[in-house]
Amino acid sequence: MIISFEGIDGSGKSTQANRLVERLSGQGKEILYVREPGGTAVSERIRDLLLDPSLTIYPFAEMLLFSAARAQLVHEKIKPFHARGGIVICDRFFDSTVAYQGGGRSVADAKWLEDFQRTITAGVWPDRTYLVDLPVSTAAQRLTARFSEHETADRMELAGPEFFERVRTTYLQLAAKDPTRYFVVDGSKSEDALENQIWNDFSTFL
Ligand code: Z5A
Repeated sequence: MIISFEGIDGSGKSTQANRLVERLSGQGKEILYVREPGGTAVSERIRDLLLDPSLTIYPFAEMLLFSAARAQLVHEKIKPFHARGGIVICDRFFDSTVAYQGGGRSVADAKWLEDFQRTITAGVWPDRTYLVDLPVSTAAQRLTARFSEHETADRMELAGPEFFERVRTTYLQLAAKDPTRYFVVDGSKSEDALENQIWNDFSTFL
């Protein structure tokens, strides 16, 4: 089984992905947690390129780099683990490319990008996708707090609020188009409330 978490940066999806991993691990389940872009030596190198704020990357090249990192991760880690019957939790998967590079950067339409992603993932597809939805302004406030504490903005985070509005809109369109796979949660709820809502859905889904 493959479960993915999606949302704009600062939405709280990594917090929820980690909480689901903890709950499942606590039950003795075999879990592979992966974060995109990254998760293999090659994909982590590509991640460094993609997030480096000193680089200017042409949008189509950006889409290919995210896809290359994913192809490596799928073939090296996700496919073998999935084939053994383990549960894979993905902190972002191909929907991020459709939302960010498709909706945000307009590199190609959603249909073209989805077909391309099916090719590069060899058909490996999430069974359930949790979209943590949050207004762009709220997500930005959370990130500002984080930046002032210990981090600086990466290359993707330097895009303006209009970009993130387009990304959010594309995510909501994807979810509306595929309600069987997508489960949308309101990211402005507390971390505990979201964890319980996702856990209840996941238990039913199982
Ligand atoms: N990207 C792309 O363009 N195309 C692709 O195909 C892929 C990715 C795969 C990866 O960045 C960037 O690449 C990302 C998308 C793009 N860029 N942007 N912009 P990353 O891996 O470094 O980070 P991320 O995945 O975007 O997000 P993140 O840093 O992991 O944050 P998050 O998952 O959205 O949220 P969080 O870390 O769980 O929480 C953020 C803060 O909010 C934190 O301080 C929490 O304590 C707080 N938080 C969390 N939940 C709550 C609730 N419920 N209430 C209040 N506060 C909360």
